[in-house]
Amino acid sequence: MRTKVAIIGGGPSGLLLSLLLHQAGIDNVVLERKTREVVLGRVRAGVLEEGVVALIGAAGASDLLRKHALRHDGTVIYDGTSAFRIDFAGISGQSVFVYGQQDLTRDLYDRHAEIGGQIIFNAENLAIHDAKSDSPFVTWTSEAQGAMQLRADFVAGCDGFHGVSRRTIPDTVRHEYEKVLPAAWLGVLSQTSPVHHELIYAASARGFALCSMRHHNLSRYYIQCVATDLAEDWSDEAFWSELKRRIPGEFAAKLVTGPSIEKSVVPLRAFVCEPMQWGRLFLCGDAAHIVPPTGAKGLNAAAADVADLSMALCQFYASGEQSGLEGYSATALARAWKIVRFSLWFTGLLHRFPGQSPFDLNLQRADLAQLRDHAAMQKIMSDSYVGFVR
Ligand code: RFL
Ligand code: PHB
Repeated sequence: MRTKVAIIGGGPSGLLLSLLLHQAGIDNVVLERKTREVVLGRVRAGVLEEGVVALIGAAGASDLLRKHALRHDGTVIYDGTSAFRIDFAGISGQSVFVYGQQDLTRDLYDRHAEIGGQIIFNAENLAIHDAKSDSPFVTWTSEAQGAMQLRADFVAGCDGFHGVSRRTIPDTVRHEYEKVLPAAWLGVLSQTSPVHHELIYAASARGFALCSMRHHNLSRYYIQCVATDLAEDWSDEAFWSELKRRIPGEFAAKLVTGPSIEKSVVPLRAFVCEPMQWGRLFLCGDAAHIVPPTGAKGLNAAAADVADLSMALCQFYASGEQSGLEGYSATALARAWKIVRFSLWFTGLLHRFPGQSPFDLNLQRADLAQLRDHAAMQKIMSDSYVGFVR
């Protein structure tokens, strides 16, 4: 088998890249370790930047998104005593769109099937070879067909944090930077109407809470928990009762609770791998960087990489011009570090961590007051939240 671009990973990064390349007539094959059902079952992210919505449109997959996504012009922040609003539309002239990663992934898969794109599922033991040469190839095993091989001009590593692509870059070249925070999120999905039409980020004395949503009758709520907690340690009752204690009283009073239809624990971790390219291998999304979920940036950051890489590949195939490919890692890393900075700042602002001194807590209060009271601080927060993809 031979193709122009071998895409490792059939998550949102891999599928979006595949569609954008297809739009430009660039032949590619996606290799996914899991089944379609597993990939489509992942709940995960819920907030898309305006620039990302446009990119999904360019990939031909935004019809349902444009119909069903909820446009959010601002968000509510609760500082533990009072709530205030950040007006994204007024401050930054942009909004964000609430649309589940699950729905987005389904749309990308449907579009991919429509245009006859090729995905190979259950690709086990995948390995990338000769990435430093002009003719890299990928091997894997499949239960049905045994040992397989695909030759390509380029390999795109879109295989998430636990993938193999990143580890193909030799230890002598690769630098990994990581910060693991001593807390996690417990997330619950429930078929109830959201407590408010905008998201509520709550910095309560009992720890962080977030009220989010997927649509008018599907709510997504999170509470900060201990990093070692298991989802099954938390009954629905315990979850709802803790959530109510962390959000402003006016919202707690009208919170509609119901049985959870999904419950999971999310670690709070920042991670960056440098470089993001090695020879003809290019990393995109979670394969190269992870952020704590507080700023809703993970999926958006992944889409930003995909935008850059697809553009660089289009440029190469159209004219032989290599500058986009050569500059990919530097450009993507500069943005990734800004996204890490924002996500860690926003996480630090809103969470309680073990060992925080009274000094630390006063500083956190001052930070929250500055965000509440200073237009300049709101501008930085709002610009970062609405997007790094312009
Ligand atoms: P993914 O989604 O992990 O997909 C990688 C795919 O690669 C496959 N794979 C392999 N395939 C072949 N061979 C191998 N050896 C392979 N190893 C792995 C995997 O099976 C998988 O299908 O990475 P991708 O595409 O880069 O997408 C990244 C996003 O999924 C991630 O950044 C976001 O979900 C992060 N995130 C959020 N991002 C946002 O922008 N906004 C949010 O509101 C938001 N909320 C969240 C989040 C992540 C969360 N969790 C669970 C980590 C909320 C949560 C709870
Ligand atoms: C979500 O709805 O899953 C979500 C929303 C905002 C975040 C993180 C997650 O900051």
